[in-house]
Amino acid sequence: MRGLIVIDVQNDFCPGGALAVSGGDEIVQPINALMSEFDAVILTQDWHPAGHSSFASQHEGATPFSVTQMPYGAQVLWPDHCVQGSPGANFHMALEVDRADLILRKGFRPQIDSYSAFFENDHQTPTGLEGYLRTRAITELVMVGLATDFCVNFSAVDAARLGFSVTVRQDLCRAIDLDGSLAAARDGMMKAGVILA
Ligand code: VGL
Ligand code: ZN
Repeated sequence: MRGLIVIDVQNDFCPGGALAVSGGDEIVQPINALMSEFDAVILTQDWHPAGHSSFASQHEGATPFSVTQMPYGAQVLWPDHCVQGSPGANFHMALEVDRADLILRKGFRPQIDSYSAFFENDHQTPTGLEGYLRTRAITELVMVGLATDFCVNFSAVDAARLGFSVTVRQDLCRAIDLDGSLAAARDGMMKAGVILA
């Protein structure tokens, strides 16, 4: 069984949003067109409480896109984004949300960020997605969405490590690309056995 995992196609990651990814809106229609080819469509939704610890606004003197040390390791500090219930946290209005079998929210714990759809940034706390996919006998995953070098990257690497067959459709992803993060992400995904298509 094949699953399409659509990562964080939300207003805040599209042009005009709080953490806009260049060209983020260009991928919406082609993602919609892909949905019918899969046994399951899963959407992820970045879903932070106000005042989340990944927001630079919560760290005195910190600027967005700087890096801080958290108990679980290095963490990029972001502009406030995808706050629960805010318009920015909504899916892009053209995304065919009604076709999703599952909407998985992540990043809702105040003290820890979650890039990956499988584990939070401590690489230990599960989101439950692995169990969902296994109980539905889904073994092959195609990943698309935002952003290539953060949430798509972490999700793809975790999925490959868990033993899923993983393809990232790079043409249906867009990157933030902070200090070479896109090149590093591509390298890490390839080393993990992810197919970059
Ligand atoms: C993301 C930064 C912060 C992403 C989410 O979806 O790639 N990036 N939160
Ligand atoms: Zn986030």
